[in-house]
Amino acid sequence: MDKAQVASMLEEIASLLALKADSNVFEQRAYENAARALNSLDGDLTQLVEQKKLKGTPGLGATLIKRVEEAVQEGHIAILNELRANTPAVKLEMMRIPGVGPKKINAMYDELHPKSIADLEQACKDDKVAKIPGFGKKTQEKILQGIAFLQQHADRFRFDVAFTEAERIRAALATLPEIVRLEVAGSLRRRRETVKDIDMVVSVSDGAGQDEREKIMTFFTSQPGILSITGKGLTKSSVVLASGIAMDLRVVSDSQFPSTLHHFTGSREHHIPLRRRAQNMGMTINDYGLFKISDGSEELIPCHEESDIYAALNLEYIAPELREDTGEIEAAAQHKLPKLVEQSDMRGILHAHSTYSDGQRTIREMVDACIERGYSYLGLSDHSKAAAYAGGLSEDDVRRQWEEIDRLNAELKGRFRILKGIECDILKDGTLDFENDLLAGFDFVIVSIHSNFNLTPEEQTRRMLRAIANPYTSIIAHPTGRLLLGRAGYTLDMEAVVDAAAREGVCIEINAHPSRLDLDWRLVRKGREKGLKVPIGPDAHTTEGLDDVFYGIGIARKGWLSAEDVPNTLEADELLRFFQEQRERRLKQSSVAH
Ligand code: DGT
Ligand code: CA
Ligand code: ZN
Repeated sequence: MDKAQVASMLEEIASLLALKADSNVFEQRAYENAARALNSLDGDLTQLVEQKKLKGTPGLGATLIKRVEEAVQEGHIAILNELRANTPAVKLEMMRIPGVGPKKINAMYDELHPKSIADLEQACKDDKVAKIPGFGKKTQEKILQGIAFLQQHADRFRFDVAFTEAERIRAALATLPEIVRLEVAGSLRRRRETVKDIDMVVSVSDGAGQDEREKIMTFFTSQPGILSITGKGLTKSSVVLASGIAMDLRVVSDSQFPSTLHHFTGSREHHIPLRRRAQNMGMTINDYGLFKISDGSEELIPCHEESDIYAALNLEYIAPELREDTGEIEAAAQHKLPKLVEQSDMRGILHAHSTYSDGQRTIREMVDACIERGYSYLGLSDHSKAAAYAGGLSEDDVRRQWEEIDRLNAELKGRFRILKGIECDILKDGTLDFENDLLAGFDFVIVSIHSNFNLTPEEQTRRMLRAIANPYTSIIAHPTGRLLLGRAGYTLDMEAVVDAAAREGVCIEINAHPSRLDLDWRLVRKGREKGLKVPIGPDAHTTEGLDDVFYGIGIARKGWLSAEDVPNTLEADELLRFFQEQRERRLKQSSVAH
């Protein structure tokens, strides 16, 4: 550990001390001074500590010397870990708002108890921050501006934002005859829910010279919608795109392409056990290729495709979505990787809204859009009456909608099927918004939370478990209510929820809206191991919204799902039977239980 590292730990302690309810200015200053003293210290810190030569350094008292020694000898400072653990996460987040310091943060925290930056933003809009003693309208406005800045410049982007930008550039580059192969790499190729930047790799023929590379790079850096060029070379160029997202383009010769693409696809975590495996087999792998080591020299193993790299390591091809070091290498070695679900497996839509609640399109318009996209059914799920803000349906509205569905289904003569579903609110106590008598009339029942986000984790979990226990519940929608980069989900014990759903045979959807992607893929994976069924639901409120299924498939694949794990890969008849059997089984079980 060097001086700069220890100094930054001391600085962190100082800022965390400032965020404490009973913060002591003198203690805080001592850490700040010590950090400064360390930064201007001459000589190697480790040696100075070993030789006990820190004593007498201006700005470093006895206690602080002990902290520095602890950092150097132990690699951590206990009090720092303690402070990190005891500081509310939202206070740390607020530290990132430009122009807001610890004093203001503490005051806002004590007065308003915000759970997130989004809460604080709302409080500003509701004029609550201005009313805190010492704040006022001007300060409130500055905080709002700071939050806007933070959101604009947060260091990650939603998958869909990055994907759209990347696609635009990819399509443009694809027109260049000099380019042989072209792929997006990085977290975007792995279909992470958020990404830091766009990594793209292209190849030119092995005989290509500087001119070709130069032309590609000049074409790339002169694309419309580029805010700034942060680097331009013959092998790598970097730009910042209009959305603020950074993008790197790498150009390699075509024989180099598979290795470069593989390297920059990552993840770093996936590469670690892969390198170990290569080593154990007498090989070495880096971004230049896979090499056989014999007599101390390295011999390149030719790989024409990424799959050749895995094959040379005696592995099944590992799809990019799985490259997260969660057991994919062992599974590939044993040829036990699942056949991942694809768009072409999808037979119908489950979870869509119409003008009956807050959707913008009529049932008929949604049907036509589904047919256009090659689906054979639409599982309609408008909101229930408690969701008044979203035009929730009364019991009468439901019956009126059923009549329309029956009429439309008759007109469609089996060419396409509309299923009668509902997105039924889970009330505060975990009961459902409609009586069982009415629920029995639906083909399937989606349940979800849209209110009382702030229950304790225990209450929230109990609420969800009670909803799962209702024998009419078919699917849980957006189980945590999170909004990516916007709002953390409701706090509940998701492992318990996934367990219970799998045990009871209730599905949990992957809400495919790119701001949700909820159930999280890490939990999808856990659920799959327990036999959980996971439909992909676009939660479409428009016809375009149906296309969000694409984002859900990425997450399903990251969760290792095959078509058989995803109920809406079933044909309409099979799916209706699936829901019927699910309900009959659960009704029987609940009558046994009572
Ligand atoms: P992110 O944070 O969303 O951009 O995630 P990635 O995975 O796209 O990370 P990024 O852009 O920093 O790098 C892309 C890939 O390149 C990464 O997954 C693995 C590879 N890579 C980049 N830097 C290193 C490194 O220092 N060591 C290793 N082993 N791999 C690296
Ligand atoms: Ca990246
Ligand atoms: Zn909803």
